[in-house]
Amino acid sequence: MGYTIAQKIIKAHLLSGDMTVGSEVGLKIDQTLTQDATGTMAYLEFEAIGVPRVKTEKSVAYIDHNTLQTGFENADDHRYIQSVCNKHGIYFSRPGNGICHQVHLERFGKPGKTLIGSDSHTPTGGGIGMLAIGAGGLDVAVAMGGGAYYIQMPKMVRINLSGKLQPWVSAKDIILEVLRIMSVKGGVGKIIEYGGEGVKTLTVPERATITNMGAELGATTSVFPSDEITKSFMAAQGREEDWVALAADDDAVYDEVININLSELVPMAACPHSPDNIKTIEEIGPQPIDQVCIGSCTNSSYLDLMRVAAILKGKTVNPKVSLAIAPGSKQVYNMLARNGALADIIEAGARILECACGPCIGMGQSPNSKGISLRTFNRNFEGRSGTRDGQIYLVSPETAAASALTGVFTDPRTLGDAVNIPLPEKFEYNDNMVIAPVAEEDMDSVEVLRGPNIKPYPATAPLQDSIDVPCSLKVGDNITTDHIMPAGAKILPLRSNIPAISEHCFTVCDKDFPARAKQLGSSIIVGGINYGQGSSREHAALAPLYLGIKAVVVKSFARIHRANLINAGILPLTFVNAEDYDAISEGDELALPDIRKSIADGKEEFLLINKTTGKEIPVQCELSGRTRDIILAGGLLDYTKNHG
Ligand code: MIC
Ligand code: SF4
Repeated sequence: MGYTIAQKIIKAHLLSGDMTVGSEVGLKIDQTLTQDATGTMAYLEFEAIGVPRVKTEKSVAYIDHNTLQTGFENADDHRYIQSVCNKHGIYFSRPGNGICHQVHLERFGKPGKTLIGSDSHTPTGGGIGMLAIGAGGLDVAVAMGGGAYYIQMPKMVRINLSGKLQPWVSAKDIILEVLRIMSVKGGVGKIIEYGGEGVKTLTVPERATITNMGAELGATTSVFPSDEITKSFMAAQGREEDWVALAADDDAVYDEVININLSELVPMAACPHSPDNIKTIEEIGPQPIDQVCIGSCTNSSYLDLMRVAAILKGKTVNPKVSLAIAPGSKQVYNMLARNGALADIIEAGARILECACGPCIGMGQSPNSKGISLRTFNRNFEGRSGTRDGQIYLVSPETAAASALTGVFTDPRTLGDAVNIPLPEKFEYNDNMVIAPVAEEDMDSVEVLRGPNIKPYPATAPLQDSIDVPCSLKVGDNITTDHIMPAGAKILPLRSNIPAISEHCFTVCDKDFPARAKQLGSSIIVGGINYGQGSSREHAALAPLYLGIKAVVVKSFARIHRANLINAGILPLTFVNAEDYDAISEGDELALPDIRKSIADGKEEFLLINKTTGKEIPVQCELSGRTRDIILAGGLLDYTKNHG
């Protein structure tokens, strides 16, 4: 039996486990990336582990999220990350160099290699045939120290692409179609591989748009083959020697196959407030809009912005619309500046932002009240834009630019002849904004600079014998990490200060939650399906840890968040019978008697007693030997310290 692309990479990196679906595999990690909003914590954890120099082939720290410096906090964090990287062997991508995923794809990613990143859109690297996975900061810290990264062996999904996109239909429309078919939980426990004749019609940046937004399917990752198109992209980046060919075997077996004919796709949008709430632009109709934002790690490549510039050239942004554009990297920005496309964009009236995440994570450009904002981004969760009642639609750059000109939802196919933008034979690469670390023998001379905003990791404790605490919060289905630990300009600067950031935990759902949880001392949270979807931020586990959460009981979890709860020593429990969700109310007294012994004995099912109603509720927690020991130890940090 042949192998899929992902199985080949996993097999070549397998440190432990066997490749049976659902069982735990430990992978050797070749590369890591961090960004600043998760990076400060990841490097504090790396320091706590105590390995002097990173053991990966390449580890890069990017500054791209917290670039709005309205106080000392973000700048202090940047300084800390720069100095800690310099000392411990990590490359530092300076603020201004661009969004981690865009820059990593351009400059460092390599087909066939493994990459984990403390950001959920790390699968962007799948666009050049990497096995690139989003993870919690602590997992990245362990991998930097040479430890394995563990996942449950995923199922394999093959998406066969046939045909060719029609003019004005975009790679974004392909992933929106996949989201329409699979939904935001359809990819959980799966790796999505793209194949078929249609793949040959897609450039690397287009493939990367698709793998990037595979995160919204809940998938472990997404991957394209590495072929001649990949080779010419890498050659144009001056990195042809990093290229290897990679394809699935003809007799590879997939658990699921989905067929998409590219020729039949039309421009689409993900409507508020979920990336899988898909309608065609035609169905939405010519509704007025207030804002357009173009950029983010999904759609800010040279190709994307050249197409936008061609649409805007010689026109003016509609007077009722604010158009903001953030190029994905310095390379993209530079090339637009030199070839004149930037002038076309400026001339049309766009507001040019620095190359960073910006509005995607609520760092500025929040829309007006009830404002309709078309964005080329990947997430449109309620409130994420910074405007609580903002109505965010996720669209392609072509749809975004066309609509910015007319002031209403506009199908770009109405624009006339297609623009044909070839990929350049040589990108204008220059890594002058990436700082190499000092040599190992000089590391003692480097002082790590810590500002007053940097507070230590919250206190942990081994799993108690029994848990006997109230339910402090009950939430519904599809709770995102943006609900659990909101981001945005006011809260992001607190990412290295868990006591302070905890004051915002779950406030989107219930503004009294932090005070209530603190007053209760210890408690349990109850939730529905796909709990913790979205970002990789471990703060969505660390803030609950700080607030005394001992267990989270839900109908189902999203992958990265479940791993982050285990890493924080919080028990991730699921209802055996989903309808028992109704048997718990906020305030009920809950008990898990002898839970430590049950876990230590390897039991996977136990009773949660609702002491208020007397009902006994079966719950389960599937753990491997390793994750069991992590939970017993009180989290991955303690476990790693205990295991040397
Ligand atoms: C996001 O897009 O939600 C983020 C901000 O990039 C997060 C990381 C974070 O919260 O810092 C992610 O996707 O993991
Ligand atoms: Fe940055 Fe947005 Fe991409 Fe997250 S999704 S890495 S916030 S651009």
